[in-house]
Amino acid sequence: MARNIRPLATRKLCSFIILTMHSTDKHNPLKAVLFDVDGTLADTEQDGHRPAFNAAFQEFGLSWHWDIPLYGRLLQITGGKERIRFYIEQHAPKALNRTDLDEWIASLHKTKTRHFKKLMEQGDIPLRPGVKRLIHELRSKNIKIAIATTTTPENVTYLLQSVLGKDSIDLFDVIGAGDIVPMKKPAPDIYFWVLEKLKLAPSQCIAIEDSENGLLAALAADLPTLITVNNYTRQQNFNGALAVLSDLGEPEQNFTQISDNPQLVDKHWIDAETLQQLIKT
Ligand code: XBP
Ligand code: MG
Repeated sequence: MARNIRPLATRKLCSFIILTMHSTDKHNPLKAVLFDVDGTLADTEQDGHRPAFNAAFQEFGLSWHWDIPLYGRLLQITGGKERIRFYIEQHAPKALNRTDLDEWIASLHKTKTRHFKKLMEQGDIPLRPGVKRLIHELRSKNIKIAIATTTTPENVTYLLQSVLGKDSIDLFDVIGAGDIVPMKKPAPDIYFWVLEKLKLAPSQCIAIEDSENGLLAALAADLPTLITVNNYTRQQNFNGALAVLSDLGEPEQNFTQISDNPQLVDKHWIDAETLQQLIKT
């Protein structure tokens, strides 16, 4: 008799755990938030990457200078090495005759990364509104956080150390960056890579992006995507996004909604609960 009780109790316990897991899943479908970096975590393009490229050009004795509007146009090409090559094709085609073009671009870009590091160490570029609050809230609720970016992996470390502290890279469960995948955004490769590492389905996650290229990449990976715009991306096409916001907002610095998602009418900042509501629709 006693022998039969234990398996029954175990079975009941298992059913209880499975039921609890299912009901938690139903109310808590959100398992991970996938953050883009440049333009989303921080406004790094205009006053971080752009001056770093210019400093590298100067160090290489080039007369090239990427001013703010030109850099905005060049941003349609994701990835620094790819952006340099595109610029050469458009504005300095003589350089295409170099027999060592690939290596030369790589070395120019390495120099740019060194300058970007220096700029991040100066700590002049803060996180965007709501980013730090949301990251810490997600961590406290055991919702995973990941990074899916086109930028060079070291840049993620430099930025995070500058804005979130020395070991802040450990806050992230997965970091997908740079040349780890063959095709950069708008290709979905980096999102597929991160989802595979997280072992999650896109429907259990949400991506937060700032640009049309980023949105296209996330949507092609089937990820529900929230957009927070910046000066370079405000006018882009965000069809397919869950919502388009000025930023993630703070209790004392509310976001403005650019889209017209009725779920966000009475919301003033993005928290875990709001993200869950957004992906349930
Ligand atoms: C933005 C990019 C990056 C950066 C420059 O990445 O396209 O190329 O502009 O970084 P995301 P690198 O928005 O996906 O974070 O020079 O290291 O490529
Ligand atoms: Mg971006």
